[in-house]
Amino acid sequence: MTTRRNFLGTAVAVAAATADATLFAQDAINEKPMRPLVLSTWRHGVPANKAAWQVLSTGGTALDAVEAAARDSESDPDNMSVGLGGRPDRDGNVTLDACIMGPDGNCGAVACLTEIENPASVARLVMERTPHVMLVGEGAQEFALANGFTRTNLLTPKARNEWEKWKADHPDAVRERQVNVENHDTIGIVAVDSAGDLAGACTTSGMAWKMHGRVGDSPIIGAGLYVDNEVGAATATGVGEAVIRAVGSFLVVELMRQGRSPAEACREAVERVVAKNPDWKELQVGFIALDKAGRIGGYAIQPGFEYAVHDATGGRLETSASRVSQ
Ligand code: SD4
Repeated sequence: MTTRRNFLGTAVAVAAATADATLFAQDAINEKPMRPLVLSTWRHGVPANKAAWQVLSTGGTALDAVEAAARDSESDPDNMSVGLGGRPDRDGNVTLDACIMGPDGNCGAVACLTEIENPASVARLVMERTPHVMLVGEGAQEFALANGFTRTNLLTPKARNEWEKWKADHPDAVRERQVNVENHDTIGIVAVDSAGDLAGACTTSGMAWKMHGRVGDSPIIGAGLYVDNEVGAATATGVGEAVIRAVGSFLVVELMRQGRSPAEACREAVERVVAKNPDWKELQVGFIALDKAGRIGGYAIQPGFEYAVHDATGGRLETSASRVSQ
């Protein structure tokens, strides 16, 4: 006789087996770990990884590689969620968030930075030239200008037009948190170099039409990015508030420390995000991770998440497994 408890048990087992099969397949892709290797969120990770690969393939460090990848996306005006050309906040200001973390555990970050095209490079200087981890707003801009960066108008005509249209369509909008494949472009990058050292960077203009002063997960060490040179590195994309609540990237790395593969760790962290955010069905959050051996993985709440990989065999785009099926 099938009792309700039996039925539920079977249903849960089937669901778990299906998810495991997806992850198993993903782990199989990565059964030959490679070093050096660089992994970046989304499709624009492909050109960004190429910039990183120029560094890694010539014996450069993972730290230099992730910075090169971040700069590639930041300076691309067609990437509308990072650096130059990023979508503004609801008042029309382009405000940038970024962080970087190296193999020695040192890290730097900037948040709500305006008029500076390459915030990940400013974050690197915060790490290297100050006793602090994070500078925000005016202070971050002053620091950047004092260290050789120049002012740039980051609001491109295309982004301004989109903002004006959004304002006209949403006269009362306070927040618009839905993030889908089309407006999702934050870049998070993790890399391992030929010496086996890890580094990561994450850079974004944040959620389009956010409240002025809003900071997401991307510049927050542990949320948008985490690197532990003994274990691995992880970075996040999606609705930052949901990632911050679960301290997502730190969680992924800690799960790898406990023995999960990068793919399993990303899935478990997504489950935690789901558990901490009752509105998860309306949210997209994705993680990518890399372990010390060069094995990789990714997982997202919604379908449509892609990540780019580059190693000695070349560059490729992977479609991430997701909690919600296609
Ligand atoms: C944020 N996590 O500011 C970023 C947004 C993002 O792809 O990832 N977009 O919340």
